[in-house]
Amino acid sequence: MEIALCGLPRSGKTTLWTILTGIEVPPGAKAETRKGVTRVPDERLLRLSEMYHPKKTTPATVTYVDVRPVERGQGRADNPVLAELRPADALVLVLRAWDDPADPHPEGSVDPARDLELIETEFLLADLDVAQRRLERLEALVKKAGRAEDRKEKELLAKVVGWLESERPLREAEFSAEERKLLRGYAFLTAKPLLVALNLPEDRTADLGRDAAELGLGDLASRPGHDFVALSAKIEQEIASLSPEDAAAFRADLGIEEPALDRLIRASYRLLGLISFFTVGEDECRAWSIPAGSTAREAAGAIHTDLARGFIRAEVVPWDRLLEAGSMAAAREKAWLRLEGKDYVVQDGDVVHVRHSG
Ligand SMILES: Nc1nc2c(ncn2[C@@H]2O[C@H](COP(=O)(O)OP(=O)(O)OP(=O)(O)O)[C@@H](O)[C@H]2O)c(=O)[nH]1
Ligand SMILES: [Mg+2]
Repeated sequence: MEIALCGLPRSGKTTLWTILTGIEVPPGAKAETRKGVTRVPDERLLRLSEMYHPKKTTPATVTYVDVRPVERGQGRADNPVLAELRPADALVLVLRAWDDPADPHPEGSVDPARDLELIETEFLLADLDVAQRRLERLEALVKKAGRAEDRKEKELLAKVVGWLESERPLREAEFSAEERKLLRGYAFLTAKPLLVALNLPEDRTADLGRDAAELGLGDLASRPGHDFVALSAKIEQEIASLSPEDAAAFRADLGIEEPALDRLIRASYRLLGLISFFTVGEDECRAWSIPAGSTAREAAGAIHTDLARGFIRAEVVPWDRLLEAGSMAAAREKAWLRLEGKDYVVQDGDVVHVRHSG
């Protein structure tokens, strides 16, 4: 699963990407698409690991992509910069709230609410262009051949165009599962889950815990497919350069409870619709990512296709129950360990042991 960091020029995308992935970009490097893997911080996995002392602890990961900046006027179907965003499963939009006369804002002033609207508008225009072009072609096709599937797609795209013309992103539209599947091929930008990351100057630590509305960006958290995190790339950069003990002391000084970076990673993981389940043992404790709503057999398949094929039953216990019991055997004795069949819907935080044949 890939998350693209997008935003206007000089908003702090590459700075954030470097902290997320640990990959340095040399100054003056040319603007290009860069991918890097980030571990998803998970207190639950750490606690399980403290219990098992495994040789290896393996967290869930997500991939972040640093792309070229989005600029005013790019909102067209064939724009190559926006094309770099289309393969992403979700977007993090970096908004600049810091000022620096030596590094002027491309719009001439610092105004995150304006930038948010600017970018959303470019995405809307790009999607509208894609939908209108396809709709025109489908109208011609329907006239010529009259095929039912073309007619169905035409109706769906007319709905998409209508929605976009009312200036609302597609992530807020109500489509059936079938319609969503049809639309996936278009990779509409406004259909992708969007996490807005407000990049604050380092002296605004009091604003780090505030929500979007308090910071003048409207009610993002309650809109479907949206989320919001306030952070300071500069502060996160500093924290990343410290030892864990020094970083904790530094955060305590600033009154920051949880690193904003962890909140950003976890929020983007959630936006992707992913949950984690765990496998535990003396060799390895590991977090696995599956789409929310996955069954026990699908979870087994995430570990190995053979486990899905030979699936018999899954032994399941919530992570905190296992910790409380102290061992799988003790959890079984307390009847906290359940035997579940292939259709059991795996819950976030389940510890799963797959019984399988072959
Ligand atoms: N003062 C201050 N400077 C910042 C902050 N975040 C980033 N910068 C600086 O802004 C400049 C641009 O940062 P980048 O991370 O390269 O921004 P970008 O969005 O990747 O820029 P482009 O790729 O050119 O669009 C760098 O010199 C950063 O050090 C911040 O929070 N405060
Ligand atoms: Mg950059």
